Amino acid sequence: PDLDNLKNSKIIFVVGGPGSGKGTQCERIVQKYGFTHLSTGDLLREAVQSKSERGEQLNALMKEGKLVPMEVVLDLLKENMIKNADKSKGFLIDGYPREVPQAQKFEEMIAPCSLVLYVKASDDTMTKRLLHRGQTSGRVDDNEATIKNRLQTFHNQTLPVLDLYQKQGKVAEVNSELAPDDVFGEVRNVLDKLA
Ligand code: B4P
Repeated sequence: PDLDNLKNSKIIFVVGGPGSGKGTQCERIVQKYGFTHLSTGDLLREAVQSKSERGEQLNALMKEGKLVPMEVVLDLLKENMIKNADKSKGFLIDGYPREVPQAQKFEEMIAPCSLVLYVKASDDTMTKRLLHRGQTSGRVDDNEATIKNRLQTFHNQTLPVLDLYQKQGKVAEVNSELAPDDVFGEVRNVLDKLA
């Protein structure tokens, strides 16, 4: 019954490479449009904080720049969507889907997405941003070796997700080479049309 509430919600997937600026744009989107923001990366890092054995396993995968098991991410998402189902105008699902099976399983279990926002930047740009953030983030994955792996994971596993949704006409792309406010200008153009 809980999941049924979600069937009519607006669901926006935010997809982009590591360091493309997904989190940065999502913050601005929440301020202006009031969607509920769920970042799978943040949810996973919270899970790691719990210091359980499960948390250790997740941390090891993230450190290698690999994807964590699909079931773990889906459970976290489902739980948090249900928590917010009554009060939410819609969901901004940030960092998901990162592989085609994640897309299929989500739509089967929860609801189809309304839109896929592709936050696009070059590998070079993403690498520079992450190395910069790595100087202060304390994240296990913001170092040169892991960034290489994260980019590879993005190319091999996540780009096919964009192909899939491109075929359904659901992808809107923004140029994330620009400064954050200018990227957000493009995001607004997209979201204002969605209404
Ligand atoms: P995430 O937490 O999603 O990490 P991310 O891809 O680096 O995105 P983030 O949102 O943090 O960075 P942003 O681009 O905003 O994932 C981490 C790991 O968790 C994955 O590698 C994986 O192991 C696991 N995981 C997550 N989701 C999963 C899933 N669905 N399935 C399986 N595993 C999953 O920003 C980066 C930096 O750029 C910031 O410092 C920011 O200030 C800067 N920046 C942003 N926009 C800019 C701009 N326009 N100009 C200049 N700088 C900018």
